[in-house]
Amino acid sequence: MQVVNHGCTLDCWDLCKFKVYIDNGKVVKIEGDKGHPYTKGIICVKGKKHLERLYHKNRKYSPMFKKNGKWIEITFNEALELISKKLRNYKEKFGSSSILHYFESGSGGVLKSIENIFFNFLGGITLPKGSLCWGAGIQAQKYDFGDIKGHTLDDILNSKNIIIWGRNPANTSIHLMYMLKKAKKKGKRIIVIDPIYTDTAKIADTYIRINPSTDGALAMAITKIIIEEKLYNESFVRNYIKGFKEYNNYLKTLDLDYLSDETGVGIEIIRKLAYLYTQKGPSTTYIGYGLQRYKNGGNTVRAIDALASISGNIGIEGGGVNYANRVYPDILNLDPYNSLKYAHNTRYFNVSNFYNFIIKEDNPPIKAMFITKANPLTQMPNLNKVKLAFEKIDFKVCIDLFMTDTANECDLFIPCTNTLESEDIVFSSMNNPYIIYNEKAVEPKNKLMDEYYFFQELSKKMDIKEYPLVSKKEYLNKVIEPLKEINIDLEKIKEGKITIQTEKVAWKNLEFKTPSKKIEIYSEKAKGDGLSPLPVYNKQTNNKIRLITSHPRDSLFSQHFMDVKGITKAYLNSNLAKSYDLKDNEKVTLKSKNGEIKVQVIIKDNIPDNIIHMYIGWWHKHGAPNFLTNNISSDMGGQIAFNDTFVEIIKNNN
Ligand SMILES: Nc1nc2c(c(=O)[nH]1)N[C@H]1C(S)=C(S)[C@@H](COP(=O)(O)OP(=O)(O)OC[C@H]3O[C@@H](n4cnc5c(=O)[nH]c(N)nc54)[C@H](O)[C@@H]3O)O[C@H]1N2
Ligand SMILES: Nc1nc2c(c(=O)[nH]1)N[C@H]1C(S)=C(S)[C@@H](COP(=O)(O)OP(=O)(O)OC[C@H]3O[C@@H](n4cnc5c(=O)[nH]c(N)nc54)[C@H](O)[C@@H]3O)O[C@H]1N2
Ligand code: SF4
Ligand SMILES: [Mo]
Repeated sequence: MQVVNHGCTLDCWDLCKFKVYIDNGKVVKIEGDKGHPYTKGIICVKGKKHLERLYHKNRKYSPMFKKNGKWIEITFNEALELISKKLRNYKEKFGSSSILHYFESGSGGVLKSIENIFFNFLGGITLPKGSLCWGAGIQAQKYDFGDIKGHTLDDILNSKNIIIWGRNPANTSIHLMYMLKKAKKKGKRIIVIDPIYTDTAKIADTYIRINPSTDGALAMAITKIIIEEKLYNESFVRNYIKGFKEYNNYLKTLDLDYLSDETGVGIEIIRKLAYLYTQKGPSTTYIGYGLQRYKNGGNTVRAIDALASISGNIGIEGGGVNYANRVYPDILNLDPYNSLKYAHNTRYFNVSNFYNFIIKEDNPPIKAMFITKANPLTQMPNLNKVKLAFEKIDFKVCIDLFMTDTANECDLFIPCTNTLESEDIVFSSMNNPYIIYNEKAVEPKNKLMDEYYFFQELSKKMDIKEYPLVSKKEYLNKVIEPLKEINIDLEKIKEGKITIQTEKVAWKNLEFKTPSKKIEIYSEKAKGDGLSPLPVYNKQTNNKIRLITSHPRDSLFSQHFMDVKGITKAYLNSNLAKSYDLKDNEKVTLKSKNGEIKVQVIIKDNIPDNIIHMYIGWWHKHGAPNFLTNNISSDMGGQIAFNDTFVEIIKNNN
């Protein structure tokens, strides 16, 4: 039996390292690599399912073209001819920015983003800006610290208090969960702040139920007490924080009772948190992405950053305000053949504005759209509008492993290789700082063409002279060239034991990447962007039932919902069920101003009043939750405020 090294390409915090077993030219098993320093042999069911997806009966091996509403199989060469003809035509008549490329992180492989390079060489096209995922918090941390850095995971054991704030590692990050259990055994205090009593909350010493979108108010209340009671370190504040005085003045305008009422968190608990963050530290904060999917999401993260900073938990062992961990993007040579030089016509649209942009923009209008590593027709907000926008576009191409809801609305489907069929490099910017060189485990079947070669062939057909017609190995070697200076090559990365994050502690030298080199609670940059220079709490009004969507344990969004039977499940508590006279498992319609779906209600008392909770990833056949969500944007970073969606429950009389 042959064994190869491979890292998980799913969009996840953990980037697990696998050992892949091959027998007789077939992958027979994926297991965690016990020798890996970070993932230690532990992997999740989604990781194992790469194998199921590799040999899944619904996989496509030839391109499919929609003719008179019916899908027909065509050859790769025919698909290349068709695309090349269309692209030449649109480029000539309307310019290359009449082509739009929508992508997400369906695969983390560097070579799985080769189309970006292709479109640059084509002259630059139209690209998305903003985020469905983490955008508000990323922008917040850029204002505050100048960059986004995390502590290494094992530093958790140096903390006394671990605050998991709007994050659910029980579902989304098994290695953080593993570490939390270990920390708990060692007597560390775990505090979980979430409106929903999640599986992560179950292992906490203290669970704090907070009203949705009020986390900024909670962070401000804690900070207010820390300042009023002089629990902070004055010399740290003087030397390393810009804007302490201004922020204090702002906090003075907020009444503690008001903040407590807003959040639903009692003053005694707020006071206890103030002590834990200062007198009983160090305290580390792990911020998730759920709490920033609100209109005020960026300010929320800025307020939590301010709390972690004023309480003196930055730059020390066991401290930190961990949001993401960008280690490689600025170091690797991710555009090794300088494609950007050719991308003169690049323009951007905001993801929140997808529909309006497609319908209204005419300079030039969007004529063609490529969708890669993404399933926007389940994952974008306000799907009815997204569907309408799709209809307006002449020529739509989707590259995916399966005929997804998105692929189904396109004109051309190009099947791609499964990760086990692809040599590549993977790294994550979420948590795990190790980089892995993935070996190809098996050859793709039935002459299936990998995307890397597909775009090479397309460049030949389109006569793009500058396009790099080099082997994958040569390309990847160029990507990691900056690492060669520190003696790291592909062979070394293969084992997956290499990381260039050498500091356990983020911002250890207390030199921040902001203009003032300090932590900027007062940010001129934010001001220049038309925002409040200080974190502020913007109250959200709500007198209806709020829809909160979060990430499911056993699926990476839509990918592992493909074979799930039944209809979408929606969770609500018994008070809400009672007020609508609903029984467990009853089917109802949920309606928002954007659309409606049918769901099966599950009564669960871990949900607060007036909230409906759903996991995201259900397909159209089940009832995709994003038919309900609003395509509004957060205060910063262009983040979609999915959780600022309100719904009505309509009982079905059948
Ligand atoms: N199994 C699995 N793992 C995944 C993914 C997946 O789809 N499935 N997706 C991956 C990706 S791309 C991402 S971005 C990460 C996300 O990882 P996480 O941030 O852990 O997950 P989310 O589901 O986005 O949200 C986390 C929590 O935020 C809570 N929340 C919602 N509103 C509020 C609020 O107002 N205040 C507070 N305090 N909490 C709130 C939700 O109840 C939820 O428990 O997970 C990654 N890992
Ligand atoms: N309501 C609501 N909506 C959300 C969220 C939420 O919390 N609430 N979360 C948001 C977040 S955090 C994110 S990151 C987005 C995720 O949005 P998406 O990334 O669009 O979600 P997926 O369903 O994972 O779709 C990825 C697709 O990539 C395909 N794929 C896998 N490997 C490859 C490959 O090698 N090549 C190609 N070309 N395709 C491949 C998969 O088959 C799948 O169809 O969703 C967002 N949507
Ligand atoms: S999805 Fe995440 S936890 Fe699961 S195997 Fe992949 S990297 Fe690991
Ligand atoms: Mo995400």
